[in-house]
Amino acid sequence: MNLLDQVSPFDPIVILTGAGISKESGLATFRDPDGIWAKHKIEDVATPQAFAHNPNAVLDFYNVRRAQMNDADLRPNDAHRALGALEEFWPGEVLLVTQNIDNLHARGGSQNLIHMHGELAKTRCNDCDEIIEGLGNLTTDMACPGCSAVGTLRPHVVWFGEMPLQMDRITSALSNCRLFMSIGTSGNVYPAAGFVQEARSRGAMTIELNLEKSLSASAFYEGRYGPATETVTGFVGDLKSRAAE
Ligand code: BJW
Repeated sequence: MNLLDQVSPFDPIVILTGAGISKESGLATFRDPDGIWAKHKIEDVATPQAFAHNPNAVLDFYNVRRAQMNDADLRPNDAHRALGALEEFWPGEVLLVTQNIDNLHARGGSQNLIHMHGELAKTRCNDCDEIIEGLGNLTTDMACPGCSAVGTLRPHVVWFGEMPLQMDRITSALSNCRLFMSIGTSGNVYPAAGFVQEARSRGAMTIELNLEKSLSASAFYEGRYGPATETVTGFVGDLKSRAAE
């Protein structure tokens, strides 16, 4: 049975992406041998406790990554652009849920987009919860533009132990989708790693597009393995043919 035979052009699609889709643009993944967690300990930079105990180290970690994202040479790759095009040509709803905090999906043309782990371009105040865009590098002596508290500004990202964003909307979309695609994510981090089971239990077809089998690989109906610029453009091409039938 061909997976695409089970999907009609007006069916809703949910796509989950992770760090692997931005790798060919030049951003590091987390858990590959050359990844971010090979150079930094999670408990030093990606927990609320780390920010409480050593805010400078946490802010520096994200200041460096923000500078990488804003580098003039960093661009969306063919996989980001293919997903932007999919939203344009697919007659049904396409919701893109990314775990990535970079801005490459929006720059690749995706508009129906949820950043479930937050956005590097945004800052949040730990006191008043105001979200501010475009502040750039953060330091502990900065004051919140909303409440004037000093030392409370943090990147608007989701650390371990914190609730990912827009979970109600994501859960509802997973219940209603007919096709669930997972791209460039290792399946280590929940709740994202459980989305395939949620979608599948509600009758969706499921496909994984990754460099190698993820921890969740056995839960997918189909897997295509290789660099995202090849597997995503290939599969989106198949969807374009299906939409034209
Ligand atoms: C390519 C490629 C190419 C490479 N082409 N592919 C026990 C059981 C279940 C859950 C828990 C548990 N104990 C604790 C938890 C909860 C915890 C968790 O999951 N822990 C696990 C480690 C066990 N989760 C949380 O705390 C989350 N919150 C939460 O659960 O709230 C409660 C809740 C309850 C009920 C419902 C809902 C919520 C919050 C998680 C926050 C994650 N934060 C981070 C850092 C912040 C953002 C940042 O700094 O960027 O988010 S961690 C990091 O991992 C980052 C990523 O978004 C996330 C996922 O990583 P990703 O994207 O999968 O990257 P990699 O590197 O792991 O994989 C890349 C893949 O790409 C690889 O497979 C490569 O092969 C592939 N690849 N090149 C295609 N060219």
